Amino acid sequence: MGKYYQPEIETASREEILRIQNEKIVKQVKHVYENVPYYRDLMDKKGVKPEDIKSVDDIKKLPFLSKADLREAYPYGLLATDLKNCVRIQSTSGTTGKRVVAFYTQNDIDIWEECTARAIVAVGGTEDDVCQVCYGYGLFTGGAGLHGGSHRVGCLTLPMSSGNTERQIQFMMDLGSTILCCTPSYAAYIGETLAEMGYKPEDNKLKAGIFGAEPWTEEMRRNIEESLGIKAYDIYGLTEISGPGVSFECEEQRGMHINEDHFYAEIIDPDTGEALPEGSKGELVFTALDKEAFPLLRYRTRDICVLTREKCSCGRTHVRMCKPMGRSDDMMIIRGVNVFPSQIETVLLNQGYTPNYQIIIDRKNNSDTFDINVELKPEFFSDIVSENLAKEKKLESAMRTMLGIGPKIHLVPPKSITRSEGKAVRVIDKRKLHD
Ligand code: DLL
Repeated sequence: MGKYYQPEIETASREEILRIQNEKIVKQVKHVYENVPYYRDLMDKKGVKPEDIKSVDDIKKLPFLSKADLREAYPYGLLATDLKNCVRIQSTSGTTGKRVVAFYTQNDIDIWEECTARAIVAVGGTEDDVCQVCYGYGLFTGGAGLHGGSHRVGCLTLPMSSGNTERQIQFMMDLGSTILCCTPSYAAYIGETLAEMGYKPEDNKLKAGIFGAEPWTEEMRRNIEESLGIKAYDIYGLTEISGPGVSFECEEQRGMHINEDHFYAEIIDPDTGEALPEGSKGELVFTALDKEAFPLLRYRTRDICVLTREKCSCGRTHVRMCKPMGRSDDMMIIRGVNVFPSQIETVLLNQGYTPNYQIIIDRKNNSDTFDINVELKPEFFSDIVSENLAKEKKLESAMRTMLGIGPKIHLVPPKSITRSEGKAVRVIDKRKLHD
């Protein structure tokens, strides 16, 4: 097997990709209009008929779907086929409100697994690899998605799920895992635990990691690559559109190729909904071109992103998306200033701290308070109060330069911040409790 899982489609010409997309969108809009009354109503209200959609250029005529629609239509309102044709459901990891429930036919699963197989082959995966999947199994799409792709490629699959880090490491060392799949925060934790157990990065057989499901910075990538002795690749996806593998990084590690034969991507202005030209920063919107059971059209992801069609030296022709710059709803507004957790992570890792931190926002006397607990590395730990104070001041000043406002930094002892085995919880916003 070469470096592509499906070379013909992954390196297809622009014309060929467009031809496939145009053919699929006409069929898909008809399928949705005929089978999903909820979306048919939205189209009728907008005065759009399936015949108006002749190519992907016409997608902008279609109405958007958002998380609010998914909540309203929960659980079956956006299902486009008989339940007897469905073989699986998966659900979002969200803990508040109604979960998103997505349905799959066997064909939907087959396509999804092909997408994750493309991601595994792009990081060098072959049937000689041992692929350790420590994304959560169950309703979350991470475990099932990478598991399916690993089987397709023919890797020896270790279905570990998340948690029990010492056991993860024992299997990794005993069975010689070569590819690790988990969230970046869990990868950092595995790296930290390996070092504590006395292992050096070169002691493991890992060569690559496929990390996603949460935002992570380039600094975090370097931290993981060094602690595990691997190349760390990004993978993106969302339950609503299938799961991991909507897009993935290649050896270039410069943006994720979107599987454009299945998912059509747009960037829109989040305030006006207007479609923006290539290269603009805005909200990522996806249309599933061939899903049967849960075919969302123009779904607003709330992820802020930029798309590029610049040629990639890997030979893949599919459009690339940058690392999502945080979700529009991840953004914190503190004393009127927009702050993203990724900015804080960048400062911490550049200053030699670990990726273990927690942001706490509250409101006192009608003013926002902004605190960050930052864990010290054992070797930086000091009993001398003045030394710690000086370190805190230095970090506060670096944060002020990056963010435009200054948080109060609290250095806390090593290991005092809870490690994440899935998606990390970085922000505690207590203001919401007062609202
Ligand atoms: O997180 C699917 C997934 C599993 C992706 C494993 C990659 C690996 P949800 O739980 O529905 O699905 O969450 C989707 O997570 O809209 C983004 O905000 C965020 N997200 C996913 N991948 C990335 C990434 C899975 N690589 C939401 N970088 C998405 C940044 C990501 N954010």
